[in-house]
Amino acid sequence: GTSVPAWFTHDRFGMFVHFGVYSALARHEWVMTNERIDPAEYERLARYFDPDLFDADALARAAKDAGMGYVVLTAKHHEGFALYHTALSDYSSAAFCGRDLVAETVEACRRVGLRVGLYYSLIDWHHPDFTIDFQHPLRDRPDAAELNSGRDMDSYRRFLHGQVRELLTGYGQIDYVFYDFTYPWEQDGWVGKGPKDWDAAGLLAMTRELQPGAVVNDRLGIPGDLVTPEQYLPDAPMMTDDGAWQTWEACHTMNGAWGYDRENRNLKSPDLLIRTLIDIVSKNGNFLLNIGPDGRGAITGSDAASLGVLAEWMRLHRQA
Ligand code: FUL
Repeated sequence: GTSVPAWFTHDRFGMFVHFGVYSALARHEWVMTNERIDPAEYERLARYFDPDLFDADALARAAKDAGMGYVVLTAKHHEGFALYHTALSDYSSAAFCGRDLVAETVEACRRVGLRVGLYYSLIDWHHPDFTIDFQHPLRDRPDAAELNSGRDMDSYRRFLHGQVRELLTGYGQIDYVFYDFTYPWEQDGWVGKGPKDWDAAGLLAMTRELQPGAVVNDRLGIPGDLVTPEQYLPDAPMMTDDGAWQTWEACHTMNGAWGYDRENRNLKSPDLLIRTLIDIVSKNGNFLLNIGPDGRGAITGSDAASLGVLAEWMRLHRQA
């Protein structure tokens, strides 16, 4: 079977945090490509990014109170904006507003005894060498193929590996690395991106070398330490092909969107969240429940309310 550190399957419950420039735009973390926003224009919008209410301690406390054992923060999502100080680009929260939100979050989590995970997007719609494909915001441009001839995935891959190296060397122990994601199929005349584009094997080897204790997910397109069903509930404990228990973690949103989505009214009830947690744990899984802080970085009222109900349920039912 697959093996992960004991804390991971003991804790069972973690908090996913999706935050980025898209949070300020307030309409889904895929807004850049859903609305075909040119990277130059998006970069201009990013100038408005000001997470003045992002409070890592409040976030860590909310996770801890809800009975969670770990937090996974989007260090960089598909939009390409880094929430930390990166020497490889000036497209980051550090460059734009002097904040290293990864450092803040890692430190706040440690202060309350939470494990820390970092989400890193393999996809990067901002990087000038990341080739246009069927998911890219520039896919409808008539000159897209021409633009691609000037794009160099080797150079993007070096950047990607460099950014991951920064994250795995600059913040002490990282307990979980959530890579996202691989889509090597063809669609609309474009080829998606697969393990070769990331040098997935090299990336995994570097991750093992720099953070030997870290749990690594399966979205590099090669096997990792666990599988990551997204927005559904497996109907039974998951098994490997050779009949062993498969370590798994289901990640779920509060409302269907991962990033802050202001007009979204599809909120799952706290009752459903509690039943989901019980269901997952009863099947040997982990539950990674997402919050999407608003454009200023504050935990939204509805996320806070849901977490509060979970905290109350935990307080009533947790064994001493
Ligand atoms: C997906 C991403 O495309 C979503 O935006 C989100 O981050 C989810 C957890 O993974 O692959």
